[in-house]
Amino acid sequence: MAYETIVVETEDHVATIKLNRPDAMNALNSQLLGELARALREADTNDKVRCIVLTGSSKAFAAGADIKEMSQKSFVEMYLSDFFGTEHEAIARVRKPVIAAVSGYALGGGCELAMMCDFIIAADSAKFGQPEINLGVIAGIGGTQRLTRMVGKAKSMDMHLTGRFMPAEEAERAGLVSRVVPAKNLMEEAQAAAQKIAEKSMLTTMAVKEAVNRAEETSLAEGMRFERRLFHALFSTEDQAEGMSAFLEKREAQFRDR
Ligand code: CO8
Repeated sequence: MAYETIVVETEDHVATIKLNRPDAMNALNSQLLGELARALREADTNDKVRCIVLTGSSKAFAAGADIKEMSQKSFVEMYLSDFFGTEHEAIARVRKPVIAAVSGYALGGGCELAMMCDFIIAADSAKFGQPEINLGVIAGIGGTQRLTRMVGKAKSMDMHLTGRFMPAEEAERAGLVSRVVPAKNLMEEAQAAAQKIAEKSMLTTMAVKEAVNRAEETSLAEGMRFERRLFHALFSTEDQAEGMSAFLEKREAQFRDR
């Protein structure tokens, strides 16, 4: 089925998913999140795709959950439908690397969606925020948890309690984004990063993702054991043999995901 709220393009092993509700600053409604979850699942299982870029428009990555859709809902409706729960889990379960390319507003659920990606490349125009407090609610798809892990308690509390927007340079200093680039170069930079990742063995890009994500969920000792087991396991792959031989033979490695 065709998508109505997102645009998906796949080129050179990179799937680019663009959020596309221009009249609502890409606000995340059920349809958009459902389509996004489906597109990510398809990209994750498509052998031609090796990396995913998630982006919005120059004005807004996404200005949060759709307030019009949510405003009349009751607790019972939210609870029984597990509002956004299914979509959140589908997005967080993607095994291939996902880069968020953020320009303009990434607010509320938009900021949370960007943080669900593996890393964020931000345009110098980007503004991050968790302004749910102004609506009488709090973040609901990871804001209080992921932002706190990424920028620490002080800045996370500041953002959630005041609802202020954090500009791109501050977000980079705080560790929320991996790099800031001029707005006009955002997609070029994101695509170049995605291409670099697409050249690696997918066995290793997936292993990196699993291991780094484990750091957010476990103790240092457990995380170290998990990393070491994965490291050892990669010695059963042809790509380990190829990667190390290529280095010793002073040539480019030809990975085959085996
Ligand atoms: N929802 C619905 N519509 C929106 C949203 C939104 N989040 N944000 C913007 N829009 C719409 C506006 O209503 C407006 O539509 P219209 O032209 O029909 O009036 C259009 O987009 C353009 O917006 P503005 O005219 O307001 O544009 P400005 O440039 O003046 O301002 C801002 C841009 C600063 C982005 C402003 O629109 C704004 O503050 N938006 C709301 C931001 C916000 O509060 N986000 C948090 C939402 S709550 C949330 O995300 C909770 C997530 C957790 C859910 C998990 C469930 C389990």
